[in-house]
Amino acid sequence: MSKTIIISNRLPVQLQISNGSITAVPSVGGLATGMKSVHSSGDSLWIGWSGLTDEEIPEELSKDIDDALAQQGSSKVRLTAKEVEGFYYGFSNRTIWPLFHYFLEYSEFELDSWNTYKAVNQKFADAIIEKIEDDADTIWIHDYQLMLVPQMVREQRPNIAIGFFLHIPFPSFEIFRTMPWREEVLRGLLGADLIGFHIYDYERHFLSSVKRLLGVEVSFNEIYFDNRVIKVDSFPMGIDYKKFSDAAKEHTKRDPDKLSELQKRLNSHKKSDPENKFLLSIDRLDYSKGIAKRLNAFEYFLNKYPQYKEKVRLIILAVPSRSNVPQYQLLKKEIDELVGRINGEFSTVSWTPIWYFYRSMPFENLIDLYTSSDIAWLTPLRDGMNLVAKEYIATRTDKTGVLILSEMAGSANEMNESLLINPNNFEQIADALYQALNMPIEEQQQRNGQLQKRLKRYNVEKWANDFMNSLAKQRTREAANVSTKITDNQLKLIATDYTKATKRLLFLDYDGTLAGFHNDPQKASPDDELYTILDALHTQENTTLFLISGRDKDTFTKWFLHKKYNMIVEHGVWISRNGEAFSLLENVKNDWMEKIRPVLESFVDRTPGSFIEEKNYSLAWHYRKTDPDFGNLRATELTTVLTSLIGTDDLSVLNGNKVIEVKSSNVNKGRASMRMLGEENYDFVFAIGDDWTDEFMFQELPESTITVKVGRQKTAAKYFVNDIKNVRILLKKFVAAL
Ligand code: GDG
Repeated sequence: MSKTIIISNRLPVQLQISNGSITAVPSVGGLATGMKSVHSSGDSLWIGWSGLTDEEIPEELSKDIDDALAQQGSSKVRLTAKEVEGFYYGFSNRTIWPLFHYFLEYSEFELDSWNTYKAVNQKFADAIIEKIEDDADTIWIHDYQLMLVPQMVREQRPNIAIGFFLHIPFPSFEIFRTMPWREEVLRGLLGADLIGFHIYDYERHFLSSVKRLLGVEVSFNEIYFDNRVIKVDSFPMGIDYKKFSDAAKEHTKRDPDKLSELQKRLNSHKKSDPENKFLLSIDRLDYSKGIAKRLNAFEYFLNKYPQYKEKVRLIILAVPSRSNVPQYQLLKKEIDELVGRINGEFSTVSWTPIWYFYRSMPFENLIDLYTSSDIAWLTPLRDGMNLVAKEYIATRTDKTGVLILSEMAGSANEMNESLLINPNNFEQIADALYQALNMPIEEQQQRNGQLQKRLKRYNVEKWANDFMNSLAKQRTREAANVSTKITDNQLKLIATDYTKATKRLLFLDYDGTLAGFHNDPQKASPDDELYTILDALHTQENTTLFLISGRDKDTFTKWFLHKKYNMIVEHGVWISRNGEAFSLLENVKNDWMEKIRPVLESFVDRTPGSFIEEKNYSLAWHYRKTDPDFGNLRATELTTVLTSLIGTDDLSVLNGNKVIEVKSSNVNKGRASMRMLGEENYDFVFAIGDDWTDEFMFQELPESTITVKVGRQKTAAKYFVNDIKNVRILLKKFVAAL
């Protein structure tokens, strides 16, 4: 039976060994909390590191550990202390984490830790490959520690479904490009069929890096790479809403003597003055979470609104994290000092402004804090999502409470009803605190009501299901691609038909089909191998070969006239047969050019790298050499401008491969090829091409035509081949067929 394999750096359990026995404790963290409900249902296996290094696992307990993990549907990847140091504390947390959170100054680029990262990613990939039973299994890889794994698995299992989800931000290209191993990381990720991010901005940054660094083709949110279509999408992660709201409901009903010590303390503080308010912040102790800035902002607030001295208390829960990394040690010291200084400055005999906990608390205490706090105040400088914000809202059973949230958190995108702040703007933060402290109950309830409705609907289960469904859909779409790849067997059958036919007609597009693209179109001239193939086809008995292209007649005259090939250029304006000079195939006007040329020129002026190609009856604006994002943006703009300009004229705008061409509507490759077809009684017709201008042939030629698209984009062609190399293999079969 097919299964889902989930892979993350850490397993959702922490192993502890004492007195020779093993205990498994659930681990804290966004991912572990979020995926739990997915993993516990259905047939699945979770692969990850147990949290104990090889050195810490006594050999005699190894099997017991495996058994304990297997009972929870988990399987461990073994890591040595050295591997953990280089892979986890090293490359993951000293290179990627700071870089992806825009802390460029903290990013270390160490070759050794990169090598360990690669080696450990391979270990994870091997562990997955070992557990795959058949190609129906689905692999879901999580997060920044494992970005090379998709490609490593793909190499061994080309047909398996692989999804990848990044839990942290993907930074802008300007940041990402600073990493020495940036291309390898992108290629690693592109091994997946579906790549998910929390929000659209991260998706957009990723696509931009892929385009700029790998130069591969991207269309909307699809990437054409390595002969596959990879989908990129955003899936904002939700929480286990019911778990938090049920725990809060249960909490309100609890007997007073069954309350936790923490809750008793919170209650007694509230009792001493009902006007007292609690502000709460909960984060892992991480520089991305902006804890130090928040403390400074609190000091600013107390000075700006001194009436709140002795009235508000800030509860800070900072969960220890990555304490082996120097930056985290420094941050701990900075926060300890700041808390000490602010408490020293403002405390009175009956009031300390900050309660600071540096530890992890049991779930029950987390609920105590959420339900007792009037305001949740979360000010990350960067945060992939931030689940704490969502959990706080879920526990507010009477809908009271105010959430103040940094706009730099992914969750800010879906939590518009909270008070959104810029974590660097102390003035705005102080005013937001003031607003929150004075917000009427009805307004609080109204805002939280909206938030709760959304969080309930888009819970973590929905998130995981959406991701899995999208992955499945992507795979089905790939499999049911309207065109099919030509298999060796099909190739044989086509070649047999070719041999048997009495009159053959071939239409071959040039750029992107017979020859590769070049930044300068004049340099994409034919090579010797291509001439040999074309010579052979051209001289075959009962075979009419046409090169059919959007190119101008001068270039084709230079390249092919001496070869006497039949040629149709400018999409069907000119024709040349058997070495005769080009003559008009269509009578077209070109007086419109005077009006359109200045428009294109203005786009050339404003788009560095673009240029105009002037043909006899058409004008083309090329943007292959421009910055890819900018070029696409300008292309959309130009299409809009041209479409509105030409109105009902007899002109049309063609979007080719990095080129926009304006030409007469009654000229296209479909019409031209149909005219040639009508001249004789052909019983084998073949057309091959790579872009939109070739689609006219695929659509207009009769159903019996063998139509072939080069590349994986959407097409009306019956078949596709991956690239130019395969076009030549195919044409050589025709050469050999007679
Ligand atoms: C990463 C991304 C993204 C915290 N303290 C305690 C405790 N927690 C739980 C919270 C929450 C989770 O840990 C923290 O999740 P966050 O989303 O806030 O942050 P990260 O750990 O940095 O997670 C983040 C997330 O992945 C998911 O994709 O949102 O942006 O950085 O669930 O409740 N739980 C307990 N005691 C604690 O003391 N029991």
